[in-house]
Amino acid sequence: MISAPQRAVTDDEVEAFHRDGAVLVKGVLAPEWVELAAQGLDAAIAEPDAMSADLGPLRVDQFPAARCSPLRRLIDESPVAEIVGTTLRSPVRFYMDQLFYKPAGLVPPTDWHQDTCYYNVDGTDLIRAWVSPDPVPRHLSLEVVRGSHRWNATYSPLAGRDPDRDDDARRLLEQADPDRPMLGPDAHDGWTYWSGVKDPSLPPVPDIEAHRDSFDILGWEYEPGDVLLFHGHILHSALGGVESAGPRRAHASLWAGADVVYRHRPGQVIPDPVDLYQHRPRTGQPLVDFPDVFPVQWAPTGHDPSVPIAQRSERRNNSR
Ligand SMILES: O=C(O)CCC(=O)C(=O)O
Repeated sequence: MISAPQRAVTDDEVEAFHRDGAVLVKGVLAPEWVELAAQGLDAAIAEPDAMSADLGPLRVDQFPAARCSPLRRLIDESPVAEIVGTTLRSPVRFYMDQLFYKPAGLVPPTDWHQDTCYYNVDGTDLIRAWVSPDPVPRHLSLEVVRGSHRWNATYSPLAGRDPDRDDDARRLLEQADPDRPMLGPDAHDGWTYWSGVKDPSLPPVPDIEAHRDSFDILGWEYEPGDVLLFHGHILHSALGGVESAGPRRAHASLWAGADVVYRHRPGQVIPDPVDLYQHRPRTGQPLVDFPDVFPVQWAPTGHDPSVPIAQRSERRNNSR
């Protein structure tokens, strides 16, 4: 059973998301969910995965909800599924999650990037829900280039080995089977950001930081209880380089709406969800084909009754 948000997402917020590619939805999570996020993040932060090796003080762990039940409850029971589904105007399936941890002190920035080029998924109905139990002032805030979710460009991920400089990486790329993922299920145990190989056909992310005035950059004052929504293709970053008295803990979940398909990417950085490997998905196959791995978590009124919803919402009404 999922809980209702403290208030409904407004039409203006939905419109802002589709127009700008991101929106801060203020005050939608009740304090119990903020507390659950804090508990879950603290538990997950205490047990780092291998995946954050070599990132210095920054931690970016993959699939933390698979190891940490409070974070899994955020996916299955909190209002986040309804908030993302209402905003996408689509039934939504949970794809994967990450945690971002920046300790107190000099906060490292998160460099500009898109998310979807890191994963074997593609589509327009891709949305990220970013939640923190900590206040995040504008100078540590996430930022996006407004409207860049609509640019017809996929940039190279920031991570991965460069096949022009690394012979092993080049061989891996040359021998890759286009019908199999570059990273296998074993990557869940010992993967690092440098296990994958960069796809040399993708252009580098433009140097937005050096030319901030040339881009339309949006950022926010985030408060616990807010949910920051941004599109999977949007260029985004987080400011840093300043001292913070407290840590910045964040949980970011990636959700797929109706049109999202699987896609083998030569430059895959994040392994596929572990239960997906057994299905041997093909490029172009809709995620809808894997209901056991990606059940519908929330759906608007009028949803096809033959497709079960994993968690029905305990609420006033589901309509939009
Ligand atoms: O929290 C951050 O610093 C970065 C978050 C991010 O890049 C993401 O959620 O995709």
